[in-house]
Amino acid sequence: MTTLPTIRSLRVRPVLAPMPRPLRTASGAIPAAPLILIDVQTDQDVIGRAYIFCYTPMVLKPLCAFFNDLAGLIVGKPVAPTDRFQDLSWTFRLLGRQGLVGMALSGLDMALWDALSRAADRPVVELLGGTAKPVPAYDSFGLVDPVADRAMLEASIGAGFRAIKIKIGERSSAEDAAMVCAVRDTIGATVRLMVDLNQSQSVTEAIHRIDRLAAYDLTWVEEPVAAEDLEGHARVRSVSPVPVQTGENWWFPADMARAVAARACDLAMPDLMKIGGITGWLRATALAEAASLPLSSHLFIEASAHALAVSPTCHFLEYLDMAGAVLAEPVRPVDGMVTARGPGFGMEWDEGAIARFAVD
Ligand code: SMN
Ligand code: MG
Repeated sequence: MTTLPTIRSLRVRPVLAPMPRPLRTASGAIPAAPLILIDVQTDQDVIGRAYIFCYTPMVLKPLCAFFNDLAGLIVGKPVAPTDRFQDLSWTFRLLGRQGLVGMALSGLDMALWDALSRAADRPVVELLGGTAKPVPAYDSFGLVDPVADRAMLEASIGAGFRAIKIKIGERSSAEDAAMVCAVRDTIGATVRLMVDLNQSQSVTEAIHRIDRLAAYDLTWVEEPVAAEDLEGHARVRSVSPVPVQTGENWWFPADMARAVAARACDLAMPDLMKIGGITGWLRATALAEAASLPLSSHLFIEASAHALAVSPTCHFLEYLDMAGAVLAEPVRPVDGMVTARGPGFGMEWDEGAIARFAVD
């Protein structure tokens, strides 16, 4: 039997990765993805890789500095993601793990799962007890202009996607309705359509808007009100003709448990970087199964393909390519499905691209 690898060093690199479709939401625009690329060097000639998505370039520097300090706590320890997660959670008990600390712990967890799986020369999904299988994906758009973006929407259907998400909530309720109507017209009656309000509405305005949109056969309405307003989500949900989706802003499984207890949603979509990496995700799958909540992913397409493949209530993978520009082989959905790759999460860096998009 081989022994567990030991962590030798931690390397983090900030990049601004151009996205194929710069993202506009009702709560701000993201022209390029501010990422931190994580490399965990081990004593077994194996490097564990993962990335985190920082939403704004302003936190790249403080997060890199934090990772460098974190290294002192883990170098020399075994690549045992659950143990490291437990130890570090205890270290930050007094401070709390929400925010930058949580992003770093979750990113590190993903890199450790990658290292562990590479040491076994297996994809992560197999270490989790599953096998790689195609997971249905939806193509995730930002705010769209139904006329100017028509060709892009058609290309998505042409590429095989059977589900599409658009962001709304920036404009008036009438403009939102016109946009959803035009998009439904473009994609046809049988393609699934989801809408994301990105926390932009009050409870009463959300209810009014969803009523207007229900005619367009929506699969879900996402984050209609502030993410932390669980009671508000529950009020919207209690009268909404469209299933309510939320979860990308849950910090660790405890936030999810609170949302489940508040009956805040019909569907759940934790984010690997906020729920606690693969370790947190596995705990979230148990909550989802116990509450019969269909589970979708948020961003992190490469790692989510592994996580969803072992999720008993697996629903949809969000296809929104944040890191493709710095990967040797970006994920390419086949017939609207994404299949986990290996070894590890199957990500190799494109060093030339990293040099081009590096932030100093
Ligand atoms: C989102 C994704 C990426 C950045 C900001 C917001 C989002 C989604 O709400 O669900 O895709
Ligand atoms: Mg969203």
